Amino acid sequence: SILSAVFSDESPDYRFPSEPDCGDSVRIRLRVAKDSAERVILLFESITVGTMMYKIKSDDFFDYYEAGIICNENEVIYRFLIECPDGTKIAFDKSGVRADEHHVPDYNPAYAFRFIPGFHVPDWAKGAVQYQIFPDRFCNGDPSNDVVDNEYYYTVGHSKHIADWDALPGDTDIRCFYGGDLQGIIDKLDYLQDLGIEVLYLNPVFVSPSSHKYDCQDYEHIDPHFGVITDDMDHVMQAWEKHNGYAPKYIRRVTSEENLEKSDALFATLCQELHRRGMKIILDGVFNHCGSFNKWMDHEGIYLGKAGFQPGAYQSIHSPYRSYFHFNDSGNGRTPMYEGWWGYSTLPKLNYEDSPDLCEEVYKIAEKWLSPPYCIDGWRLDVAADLGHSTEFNHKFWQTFRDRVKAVNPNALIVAEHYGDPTAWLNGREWDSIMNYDAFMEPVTWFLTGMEKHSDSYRDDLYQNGSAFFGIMADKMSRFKYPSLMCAMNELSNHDHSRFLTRTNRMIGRITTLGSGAAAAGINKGVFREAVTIQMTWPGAPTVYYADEAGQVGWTDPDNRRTYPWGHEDQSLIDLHRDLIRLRRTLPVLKTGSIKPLLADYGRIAYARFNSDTRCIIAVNNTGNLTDFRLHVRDAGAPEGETFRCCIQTTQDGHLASNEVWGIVTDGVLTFNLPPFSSIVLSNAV
Ligand code: ARE
Ligand code: CA
Repeated sequence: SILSAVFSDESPDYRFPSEPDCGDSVRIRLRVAKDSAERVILLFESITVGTMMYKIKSDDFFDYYEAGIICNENEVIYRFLIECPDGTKIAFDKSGVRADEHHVPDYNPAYAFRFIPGFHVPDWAKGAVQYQIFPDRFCNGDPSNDVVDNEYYYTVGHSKHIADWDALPGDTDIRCFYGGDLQGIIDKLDYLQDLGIEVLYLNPVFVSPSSHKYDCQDYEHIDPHFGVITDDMDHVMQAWEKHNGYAPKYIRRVTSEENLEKSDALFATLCQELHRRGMKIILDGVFNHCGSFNKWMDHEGIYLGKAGFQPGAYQSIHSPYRSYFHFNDSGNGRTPMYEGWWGYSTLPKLNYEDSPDLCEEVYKIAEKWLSPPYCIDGWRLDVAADLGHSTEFNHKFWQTFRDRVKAVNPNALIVAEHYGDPTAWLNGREWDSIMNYDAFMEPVTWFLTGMEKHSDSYRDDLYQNGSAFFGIMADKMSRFKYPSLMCAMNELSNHDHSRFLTRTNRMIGRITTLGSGAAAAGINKGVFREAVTIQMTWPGAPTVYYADEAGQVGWTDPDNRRTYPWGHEDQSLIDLHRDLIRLRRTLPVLKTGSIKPLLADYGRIAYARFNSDTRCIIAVNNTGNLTDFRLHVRDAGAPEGETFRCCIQTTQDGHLASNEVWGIVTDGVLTFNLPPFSSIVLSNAV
C-alpha cells in the first residue's frame, strides 16, 4: 500500500554515512510508493523548517527521494513529510507513518531519527555474536585451584566445594564453588569458536571470596581460584591456623603473591589465545561498589597491620581510603556504618564525588586490563547509572571513563548494565551501549511466553500479542542511536534472570518450585527455538548465556547459575545455535540490514531484514496450530517473481537447514504455512 511503502531508517542504504562525523556531508533517503508523492520534505528538529528532498531514482514500485546536509557537532534530529497529489499529508518517523493534516503535527520527538556526529562504536562489536560465561560454572579445567571446604569464612558460613558438577545451586550459593576456571574456558575455546562465537563476556574474575565475585577484594588481580594455586591448600590452612590460632577468614590471606602473578599470567594467555583466533573479550567492571574485604575498606581487618598495607577505611579515620566511602557518622572510625549498595554491608558503595583519588584509581584499573599483556577489548559496567550520588556527577565520571578507555584502545567497547530509558547515557560521550533488557529480553519474553524475566508473574496483555511486540520494540529501540543499537547486548537469559527455556514452561502452567524437576518439566523447546531465531536475526549483538545453547534450565538467581551440562548437552539445541550463528555470519544483511515488520497478530510475527539486493524473511508461529502466512514482501524491496529459499526452519522437534524453495513473490506477496511452535528464516540469497 501507499502507506506501507514509505520507508527510511539509519542503515547505510538510507543514511550515508550512517554514522557521520562532524563536517561530513550526509545523504538522507526516503522511499515512497511510485508516483505517490507530490513533494517530500525533510523536517529538522525545528519543525517549521524543512529541506526539499529530490527524487533521485525510481524502480517498478518505488520512488527514492534524497536530501543532503552538512553537519556540525550538534545532534541532528529529523523526520519526513510527504505531500500526496490529492493534498493529503503523511508524516514518517521511527514510529511509522501517520496522517498529518495540519502540517505541524503534535508529534513525539522521541521517535525522530537522530544522530550525533562523531559517535562511533567499535566495528567489531556491531552485530557480533557474544557468549556470556559465569566462570565458576562453565568448565573446571584445573581441579588443583578449586576452593576447598572451609577454606575461608564468608557472610553466613564457610566456603563449600561442590564436588558434584551436576548438583543444583542452593540458597547459600554465594559461598558454594563448583570449580569452574580460566583453564576450563581455554579448554573449550574450540567448542566456542566452532559454535561461531566472536566475543566472550566474562562475569567478574577479580579476587573475591564469593562465587559471583561482584564483591571485589582486589581489582588488580585475577582470583587464583580461577587461575593458579600451587600450594597444598589443606597444608597452608593448617599452618595458618597453627600460626594465628584461628581459622583463616579470607582467601588472600592464604594464597601467595606468586599465585596471583601466575593467575594473571593465565588470564593473559586466555586473552592472547582469543585474539589469536580473532575473538574478543570483555570483562565485568564492578565499580559502583567493592567488597567489604577490599583493602580500601578492610571491614574484616584482614589487611590490618600487614606489611605494605595502609589501614582500610573501616579500620581508621586516618585511612588514606576513608574518602572512598560514605560513612554515616564520623565516630572513631571503627563503629560507624558505611553506605552499602542497596544496604548490603558486603558491598560498600564507592564514594566517587568526594574522592578524586578513587576516580583516578578506577580509571587506572580500567586502563590496566585494556593494556598489555591482557589487552581486553572492553568493559561491561555493573550498576553503571547508580555510580555517583548525583546524576550530573555520573555523567561526568563516565565521560572521563570513556576518554581514558578510548585513549588506550579506540576500539574498546563500553556496555553498561542498565534497566529503563538509557537515552541520557547513550549520547556518544559515555557508554557505547547497554545490556538490552527493554528493547530485547523483555518484549521477546512477553510475546513468546507471557512470563516476566525474573519473577513468576505474567504479562497476559502482551502474551501472543504480535502488534504489542513490534510496538514495544519500535518504542524502546527508538531510544538508541544507531551505533548503540548495533552493539546492544541482546540476551534471552543471564545470571540475573531465569533461563529462557525455563520461561517456556508457561505453556503448561505456573512454575512453583525451584530446581530441576519442576522447572525442567513442561518446557517447550519449540518456543525456545523461535526465541533463538529472533535473537540471531535481530539488530544488535546476540549474546548467548553459557549453557542455554545446551538446553540448561533454571529459575532466577541462584538457580540460573547451574553448571554447563558437559556430557549430557542437548545436541540438537547446540546444532541450532551453530546453524543460526553461521547463517548470521554468512548473510551480513542479518547484522546490518534494515528491519521492517511484515505481519503481527495473535501469536504470530513476521519481519524482513533487507538491503538493496539481499532479503531475509523471518516468520514465527507461536501458536499450537498450522497457519498460513501471507506476507507483503514487496515492502522489503522484493521484486515480482523473486524466489525465496529456506535457510533454517525450527519446529518443536528440531530444525532443518534445507535450501528448499518456499515461495515465489506473486503480486508482491509471499505465501507459505508454518506448523505449530515453529519459525523460519527465508532468503533470496541462498
Ligand atoms: C545475592 C543472592 C540473591 C539474594 C541477594 C541478597 O544471589 O539471591 O537476593 O544476594 O542476599 C551480585 C550477585 C547476586 C547477589 C548480589 C548481592 O550476582 O547473586 O545477590 O550481588 O550480593 C537490580 C540492579 C542491578 C543488579 C540486579 C541483580 O539494578 O544492577 O538487581 N545487577 C548487577 C549484577 C548482579 C550483581 C549486582 C548488580 C551487584 O548483574 O549479578 O549481584 O553487584 C528489575 C529492576 C532492576 C533489577 C532487576 C533484577 O528489572 O528494574 O533494577 O536489577 O529487576 O532484579
Ligand atoms: Ca578449578
